Amino acid sequence: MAFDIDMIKKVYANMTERVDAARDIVGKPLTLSEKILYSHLWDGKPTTAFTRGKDYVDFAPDRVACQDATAQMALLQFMQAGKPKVAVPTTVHCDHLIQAKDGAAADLKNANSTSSEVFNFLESVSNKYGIGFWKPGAGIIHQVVLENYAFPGGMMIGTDSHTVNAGGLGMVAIGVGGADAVDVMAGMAWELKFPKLIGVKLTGKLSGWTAPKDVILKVAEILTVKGGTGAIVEYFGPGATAMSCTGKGTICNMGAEIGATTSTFGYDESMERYLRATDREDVADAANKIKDYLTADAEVYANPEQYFDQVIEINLSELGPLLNGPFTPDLSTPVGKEMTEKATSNEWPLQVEWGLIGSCTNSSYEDLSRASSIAQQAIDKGLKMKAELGINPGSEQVRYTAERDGILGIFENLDAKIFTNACGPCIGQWARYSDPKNAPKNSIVHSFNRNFAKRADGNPNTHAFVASPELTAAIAVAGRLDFNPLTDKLINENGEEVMFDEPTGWELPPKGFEVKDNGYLEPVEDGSGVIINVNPDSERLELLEPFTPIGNSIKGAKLLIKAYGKCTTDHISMAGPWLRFRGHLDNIANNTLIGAVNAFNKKTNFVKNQLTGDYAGVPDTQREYKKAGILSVVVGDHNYGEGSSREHAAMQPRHLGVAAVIVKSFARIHETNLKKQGMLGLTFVNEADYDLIQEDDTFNFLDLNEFAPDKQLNVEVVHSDGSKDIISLNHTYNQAQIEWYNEGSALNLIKKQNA
Ligand code: MIC
Ligand code: SF4
Repeated sequence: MAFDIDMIKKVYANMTERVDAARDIVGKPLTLSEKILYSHLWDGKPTTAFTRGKDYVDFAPDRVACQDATAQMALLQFMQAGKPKVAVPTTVHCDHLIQAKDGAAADLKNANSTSSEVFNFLESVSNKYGIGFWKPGAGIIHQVVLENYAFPGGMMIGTDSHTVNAGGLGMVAIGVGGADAVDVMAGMAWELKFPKLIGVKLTGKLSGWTAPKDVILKVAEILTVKGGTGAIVEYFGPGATAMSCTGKGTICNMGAEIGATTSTFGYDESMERYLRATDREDVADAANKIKDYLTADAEVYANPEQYFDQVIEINLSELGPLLNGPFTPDLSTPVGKEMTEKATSNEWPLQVEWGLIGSCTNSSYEDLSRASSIAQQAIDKGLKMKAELGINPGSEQVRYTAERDGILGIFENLDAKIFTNACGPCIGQWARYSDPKNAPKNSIVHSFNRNFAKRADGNPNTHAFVASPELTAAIAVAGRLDFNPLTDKLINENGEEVMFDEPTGWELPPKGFEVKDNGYLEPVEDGSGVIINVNPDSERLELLEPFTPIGNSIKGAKLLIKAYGKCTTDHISMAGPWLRFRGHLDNIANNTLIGAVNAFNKKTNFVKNQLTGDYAGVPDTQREYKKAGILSVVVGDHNYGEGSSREHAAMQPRHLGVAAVIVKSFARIHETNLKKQGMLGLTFVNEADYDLIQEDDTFNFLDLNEFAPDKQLNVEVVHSDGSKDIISLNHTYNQAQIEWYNEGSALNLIKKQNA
């Protein structure tokens, strides 16, 4: 049912031949990342060596995965492509639209009634086009993919930035926007700039309180939220092989937080154990036969500096538990005293109100078992929870097994809330407050990956810190952000001083995984008779209209907003309550850029309407420009569009009439999403030109009629006093992408080609 062993065997048969060919052409030993990339070329056997960070290359991924919040737009676009069936194995996972409130049973029931229209739509589209469908409650996409579909040496794309999680099982798995997924589902090549390669050598061994999570929290500190941009991070060394497969998944998962294209590990015994435990003996056997192809050539790991563009070394024996946050995942602080000082000087509340364990990053059996060992100690040592505790298991298989093995019971004994096998609080689906905007300042600790402002609970005053599941559990018991479980004592119910012992757990369930109903629905063989209904009055689903080309003469465009500081996809198209409109472009457009800070008044959703001089919300102002037939421009800082793969962050501005986004630098997925939707994503040649942009500016593009690869564009910026600046802009469009722009979108081009 779940995976296609014949497809995997075919990939492996190609791999041996293609990797050998690639090694000859490249003329040196290959990294694992290169082996996977070169064996997945659209044109088959490699004939050219590509330049990393420069050449655009066509690939042929083996699989596609979509989650409910992005699948709606991806499938609405796919429906326009005119194909009867998806060309490669594809799955849809319902995990983002389930709110955490009262606990799994009630919350799932509630989601099934409030989002039935969307779930039914996704189910029938999946059935029609031959897509595997994972029902609400089946689990979080990336855990389900790791358990069922990921395989060493494979290449997949997914409409979610944390698709990269599958690197834990030795894949090159990449997060993309829905329009990219449409290419692959429609049987076309998928294009990516050949990535740079960062090698991370892990020496020593994890022990005690240090977890795989701490490795990636450390890497995030070293590389920052944009340090991985355009690169694949390949982990190796004794510390890597000593780690569990799901632990490797955690590390790869948060590669999204450093902007990396993806991360991966070479095939090893931990992966073999995981494949066998998850009922994939045949995949393990097939992988064992070509082991050398599923890891780098030995010479590469012996002299990594010669083969990677950058090498980082981390000694796991010296690494301690970390807490990253608040508001950004790369701000790292070791547990204990240093946190006391930092929190005090920055006025981060030291008292912790919630500990949350789960999300695609850390919801494996091992994660739950290690956290439960801390919970059990709290019970045994007579400690009372100081903070509340919430748990989201990663999949029904993990949940069922953890319940059978008494793990969930331990948490329940501490009054923890067991939420649905879904994203829950990680994506703002958390009914924590009735009025989040006016909720009090507080701190929470979670095992998730993202901690942008307002993300989990909508409260701008929540300080969220990211940690391993075991540290999250310990901090939730202690109720203090600066609790150091290695050194600090706690006072129990009897007034005695007690200390935690080191966490313990099982890499894999000793009695094996078990599940009754995993929540999977296989599509019918022939879906041609399946009818898809979209109610024209629906507020949640809307069929798409093709975008009209912006054209090569942009004159008189107005500045919509100059965004100040961090502008993630959460700022551009907020999740949480807005997730309900993910299938309705016009409705979701009402949240466009409402989280972005206006550089001129430091307020959110408060910009000047240049036609009236009045200040109003961003979407309202933009709709006024649209009505007047005036295009607009968005200006931003570094790493604009960091975070999610949601193409809504590009489609909404496009829908409302924004022609160009001009920034200091982009996050990879977002930049591609802008291109796919037929708009301009440009960067300042001189970053300081950002400072020249004023509130009343008008933009005249001077040479868009000569739009060509590797050629700068120039724009005349007219200020309100009549003075002008000419600003030079870089772009990364190749000829094919310029065609997308000319046609109005990549999808328009597909339609034209299919017609
Ligand atoms: C996220 O973690 O932000 C999400 C929600 O999973 C997104 C996808 C989305 O916006 O639907 C992601 O990471 O790509
Ligand atoms: Fe879901 Fe959170 Fe993972 Fe995104 S990061 S897929 S919201 S669990």
